[in-house]
Amino acid sequence: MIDYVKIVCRSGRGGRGMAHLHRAKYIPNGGPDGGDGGKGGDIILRGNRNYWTLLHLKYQRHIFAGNGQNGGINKSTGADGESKIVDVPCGTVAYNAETGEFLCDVMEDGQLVTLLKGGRGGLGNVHFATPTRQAPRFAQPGEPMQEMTVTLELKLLADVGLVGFPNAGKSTLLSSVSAAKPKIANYPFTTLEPNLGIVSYRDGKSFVMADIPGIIEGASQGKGLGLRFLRHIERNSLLLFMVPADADDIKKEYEVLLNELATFNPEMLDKQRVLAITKCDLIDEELKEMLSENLPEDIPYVFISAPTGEGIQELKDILWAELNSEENRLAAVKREELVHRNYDRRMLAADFADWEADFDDCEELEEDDDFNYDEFDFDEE
Ligand SMILES: Nc1nc2c(ncn2[C@@H]2O[C@H](COP(=O)(O)OP(=O)(O)OP(=O)(O)O)[C@@H](O)[C@H]2O)c(=O)[nH]1
Ligand SMILES: [Mg+2]
Repeated sequence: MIDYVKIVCRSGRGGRGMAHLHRAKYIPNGGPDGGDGGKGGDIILRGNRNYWTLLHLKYQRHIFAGNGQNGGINKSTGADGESKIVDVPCGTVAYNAETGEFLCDVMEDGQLVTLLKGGRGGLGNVHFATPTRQAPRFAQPGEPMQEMTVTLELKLLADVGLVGFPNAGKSTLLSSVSAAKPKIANYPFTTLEPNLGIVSYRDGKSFVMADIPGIIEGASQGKGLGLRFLRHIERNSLLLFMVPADADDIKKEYEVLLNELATFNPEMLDKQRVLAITKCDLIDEELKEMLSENLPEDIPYVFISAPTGEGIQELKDILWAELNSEENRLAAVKREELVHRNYDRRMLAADFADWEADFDDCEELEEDDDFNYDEFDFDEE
């Protein structure tokens, strides 16, 4: 699944205004008639629900909008440059690849976000004629283009995110409550990319569950598969922690997971949490009671087993109740303004390394050296 791409984007340059004096037979001193330059094209992101990944952008490394045409004689205005609309799946976040700064977030189908604005066209010399300067022999240049290397990241939109060590039974749970068919096997790191499933609840109600690769202690330092998959549960309202019943210390495992999440983004701790103790077919009632005495206090828990179906309905009830609780609704409103933290480039150094190599041969921004932008005031309209 392609959930991360890096692209060079460039908006269009504004066309130059024309400096021209009207000339025609029997019209002496025709006056200025240079037209305005056209506007450069924008780079626009558009949310499109028909896309699920960023695969279509993987091999498209450059997106350049068209430049505005220069103004012409006879007051003709130059054509505007063509804007480029880039379709992205809903839930895409854009960052400036060089500084790691957050740029924008595309959440809805049809939502348009202008990533880079094209330069405005320059004014032709008709605009500069005054009673005392009737034949201005100058015009305004167009505004320059903007160029930026942008990383687009997909952050999946799901209601419940599964968090657990490898082999905890996350994929097994997803496959037993939804129609998703994730790979399941008895070794760590079976799941290498996120899976989504729709869990149907009573009376035709449903919610979306996201299964992501397992997290281990030290994941925030890049151990195992690291933490980059956590971005897929960043938007989830509810986190379901999964610890197998045969773990040495359930409480400790839970705390390790929590700690790793906090390192990734402290806001993750604001989410509702539920604990599921998986594989409880492996233990008997007596042991279950013993275990329940030593569980984290502040969150609801449930014992489940995928093969016997034990606790699964109870788990769904708890999840549904939590998803619809008053508190969670308030949190959802807050989440609309989810803070996407700027990138910490150190954490993604490895991700960037192979990209950097590809970009060395990228063509440089061509400069217009025949006019000087500094001389002109591009006053805000
Ligand atoms: N006995 C029993 N075994 C289970 C249960 N749930 C999962 N397993 C087994 O545990 C192993 C790991 O399950 P997965 O669902 O692949 O675990 P995961 O958490 O997705 O693991 P990763 O994808 O590697 O992070 C498999 O062999 C499952 O058959 C359960 O409730 N009871
Ligand atoms: Mg798995």
